Amino acid sequence: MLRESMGLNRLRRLGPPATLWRLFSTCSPSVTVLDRLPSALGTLPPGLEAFRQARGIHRWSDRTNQTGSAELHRLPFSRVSEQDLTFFENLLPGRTITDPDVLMVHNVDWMKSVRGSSELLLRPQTTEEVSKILKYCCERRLAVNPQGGNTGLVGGSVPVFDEIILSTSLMNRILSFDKVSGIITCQAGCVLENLSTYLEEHDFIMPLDLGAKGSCQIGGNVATNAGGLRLLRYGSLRGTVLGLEVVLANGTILNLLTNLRKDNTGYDLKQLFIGSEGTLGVITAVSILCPRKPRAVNVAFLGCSSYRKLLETFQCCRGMLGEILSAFEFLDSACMKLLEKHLKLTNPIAENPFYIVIETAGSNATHDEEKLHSFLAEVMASCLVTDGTVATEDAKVKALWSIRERVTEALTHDGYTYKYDISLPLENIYQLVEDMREHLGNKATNVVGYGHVGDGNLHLNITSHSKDPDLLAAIEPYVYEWTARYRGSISAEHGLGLKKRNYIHFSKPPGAVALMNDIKHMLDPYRILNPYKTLPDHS
Ligand code: FAD
Ligand code: 2HG
Ligand code: ZN
Repeated sequence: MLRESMGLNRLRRLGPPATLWRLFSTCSPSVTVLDRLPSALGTLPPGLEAFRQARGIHRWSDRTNQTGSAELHRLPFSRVSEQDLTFFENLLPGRTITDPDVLMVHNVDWMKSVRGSSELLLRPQTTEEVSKILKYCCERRLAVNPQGGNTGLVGGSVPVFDEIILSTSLMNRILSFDKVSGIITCQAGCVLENLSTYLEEHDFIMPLDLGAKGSCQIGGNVATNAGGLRLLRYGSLRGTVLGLEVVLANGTILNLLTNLRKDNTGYDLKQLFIGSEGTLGVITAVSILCPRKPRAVNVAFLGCSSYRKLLETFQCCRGMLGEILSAFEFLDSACMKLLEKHLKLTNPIAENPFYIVIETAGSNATHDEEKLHSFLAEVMASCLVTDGTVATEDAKVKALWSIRERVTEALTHDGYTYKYDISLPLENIYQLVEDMREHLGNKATNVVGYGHVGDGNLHLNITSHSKDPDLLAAIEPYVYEWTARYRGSISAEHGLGLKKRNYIHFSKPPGAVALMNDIKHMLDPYRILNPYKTLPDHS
């Protein structure tokens, strides 16, 4: 069925409509190229906070799943005393929190899969306050868990035992923005979405975007080296972060907050802290290079009959869309079923084994649409894609994106979720999902695959009724061995945190892990910063 719509009109303006329709219709009788989406798609993701309330929690002592080891013992850190409390109350009046209800939210991770038992939450507002906290904690041998928006997916953002939670939520000031260079400097606790909104008002955007943007903070993004949906276009934070301010474990303030694009004076120390997951220092401020806001954005949502065709579409897409391609994401039909079942989203196109989300972002709407039009005609004519819809208006663009962004949310309603975030050579990405399905048989409720094809990053998620040690034993170490066999990485973007720390050797040689341990020892000799995370237990 061919529906009249703005999108179609635009395509018609750009090329000979009869030819276009013939090309599309030779492959599929059900092609729709439209700019109109079912109203259910208009609903944007509800606040992450809602999920926090909605799901059950498991005590640390009950956990047997995805903690990286069955046994974990509290290291001999000091315990918070009355004198400690007095010190913190004097330093942070009204921001030294012991209320169990408030602490509960900060002790439990977003997935509700790990829970600590911290009795103290500190909310500094300035770098100097962070420095005084860490100096004191270091001298007193008190363990500290840095926390941003608490949206991390590997159990790194919450305490394991009674570590003091140091939240950056009140460090949320934008310090400067240079409209010529596009460099923004801000405190670490700025919420990603707030930064995006601020920048859009100045005709710029953040170089990263992810489903958790409404809650995650730029400090947490940097600490996890978050990838997200725009990495294909704007690269990793390792390139766009120009400077950092970090407080070391002993309270020393390390000011690396330059605004320079080029600086080859010695080692690039900021890189040590990007992706260090709160184990080497607390990031207090960030300066980051932002791209101009694109004048034209289009999103195409396409259906594909096989993973091989999806890869060919990617190849064609890179060739034909070139510099305007800003994202190439995928989800499989199992993800779509979960979106329909749990979130009542409607699939805007015909059912397919695979769905692709392609975004173009450029400075010339006509030029971009022409390119997209030619690309769509090509992939339809060559039967790489069987069905599709295109959106240009902001609300519809968001609605199409929400299909991809809300898969994580849909999974939370499908039972207990085991998450794997794997980098692989492109040709092997979906083979892991298929092999895992076969390997697990009917042990799992669902085995789904989605992710950032453009970055070679698969999100393999496996759900079960409830947490299930037998299922976990069937998944691990199988998934890590499989990944190592194809020379992949066991963490493409979420980090190692608590859950993956003991599997680091599947992706890094012993010499590299030993060097990491030496660096940790040099920067944090008493290991007070985020203990039990990132580095394996034996270190
Ligand atoms: P937290 O979760 O609070 O912390 C994460 C880690 O960083 C912890 O180890 C913590 O100790 C440390 N940390 C936090 N702040 C600081 C600081 N100031 N200094 C030092 N250490 C600190 N990740 C991706 O890479 N790509 C995605 O597309 C993506 N999508 C997501 C979608 C959803 C719905 C959810 C829930 C999560 C997603 N994530 C994604 C995972 C998560 O890594 C990111 O949401 C984000 O980078 C974490 O930021 P945060 O502020 O919530 O950090
Ligand atoms: C995404 O790309 C996030 O949507 C989350 O990185 C992935 O939940 C996941 O496994
Ligand atoms: Zn991701």
